[in-house]
Amino acid sequence: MSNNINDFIEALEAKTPGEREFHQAVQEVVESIWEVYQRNPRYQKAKILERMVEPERVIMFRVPWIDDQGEVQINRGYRVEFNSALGPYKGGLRFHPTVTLSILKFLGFEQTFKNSLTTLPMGGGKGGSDFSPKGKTDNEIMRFCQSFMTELQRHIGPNTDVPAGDIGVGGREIGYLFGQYKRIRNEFTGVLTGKGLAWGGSLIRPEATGFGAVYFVHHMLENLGKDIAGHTFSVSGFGNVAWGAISKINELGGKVVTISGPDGYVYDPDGIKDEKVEYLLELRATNNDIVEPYAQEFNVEFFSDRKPWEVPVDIAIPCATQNEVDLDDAKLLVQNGCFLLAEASNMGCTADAVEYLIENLHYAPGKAVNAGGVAVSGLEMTQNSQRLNWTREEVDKRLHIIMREIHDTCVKHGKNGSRINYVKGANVGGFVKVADAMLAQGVV
Ligand code: 2IT
Repeated sequence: MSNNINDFIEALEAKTPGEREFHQAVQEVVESIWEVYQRNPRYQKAKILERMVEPERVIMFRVPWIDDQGEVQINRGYRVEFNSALGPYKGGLRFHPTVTLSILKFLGFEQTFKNSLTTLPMGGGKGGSDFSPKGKTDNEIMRFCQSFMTELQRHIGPNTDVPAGDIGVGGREIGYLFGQYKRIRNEFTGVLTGKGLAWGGSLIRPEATGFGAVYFVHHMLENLGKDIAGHTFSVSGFGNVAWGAISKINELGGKVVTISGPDGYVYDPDGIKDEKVEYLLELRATNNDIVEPYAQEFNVEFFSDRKPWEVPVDIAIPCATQNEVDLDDAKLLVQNGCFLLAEASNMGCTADAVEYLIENLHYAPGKAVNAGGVAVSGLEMTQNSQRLNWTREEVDKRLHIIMREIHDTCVKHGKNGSRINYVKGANVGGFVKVADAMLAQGVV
């Protein structure tokens, strides 16, 4: 047993060389929970932390498929089954060229604590492929999904491992994946979430991550005696999460002035609202992964190869991908008057940015802020088990309650005088439940 954090991290790095994102995610959690760990000899004796950083199982596989030109293509598929102490492995699939084992291990590790925070019975997992949906035709995407599921189906099931979407995997991909699972296993079952409404999906699931993030921000603001209404927001990304967040911010009287893509960002000083919000869905469906057409469509400014964090706003909500806010971005946001940053993306800020943000504004991490997505996935699993569909109001009400409970958990474990350390609150709150379940279940 290592007796300091550095020894622990060094040992982890030696065992998992080059997995930078994974090390970053582990280090943040370990720093937050170290005090609790030191105070609890039972955790130490059972080597809870050493076990937690080792995924229960990692599956890597070849995904061969044939493109529209008849050429054979080969991608790599993964499923990281990280921790099943609280329930079946649960977490999304990411299809993006940047996907590596390190990325999926960081996401699976984070997912374990996020899922614990939701209060629902879900373990943590993540998967995906280095496949790029960019510029692919619908038929190519279908053939890829079918090949991917032909292998993945052996490892998953409604009581074992329940994948969902993430970057590059939306309703269309979940449909193709579900169809292939059903065909091979001859089973119509809740093995995936994010399904279509007519075949086992839940209302609010597409909006859930964005809605949940805004509910969380609402509670952060409430704690400061403030409200969403009247504030200006910058959002990054233009996918599902950004769309949900922007819709809810508009509904609650806030104004969103930016969205972004890999090509740059759009600044819309009048606010992204009404038909402009629905246009985001159209843009996404083109498979081009660029945001610039929005600027042409609505005659606003586009800033090529730049990030939206240079625009002065009250509140920033990163909704794109990991490490999208670095220390310079963080400083610029604060300098320009931003007083709150809530990550709707997973690990949206670099480690040094997080350190700075905790000191200089009100910051909350992805595993708390974006947990609404997987929470509604959990509610989709409940509805599938009941063979019932709940109303929009029912799902939304439960989502809001869950986000409030996550906020309460962060306050309980992260309160430090008049300030709340949301990183510590989320990590300790998520950790304790998983650790206690692991203790109860013995050395497995
Ligand atoms: O990062 C996430 O929490 C997700 N991509 C959603 C996972 C899920 O199982 O709904």
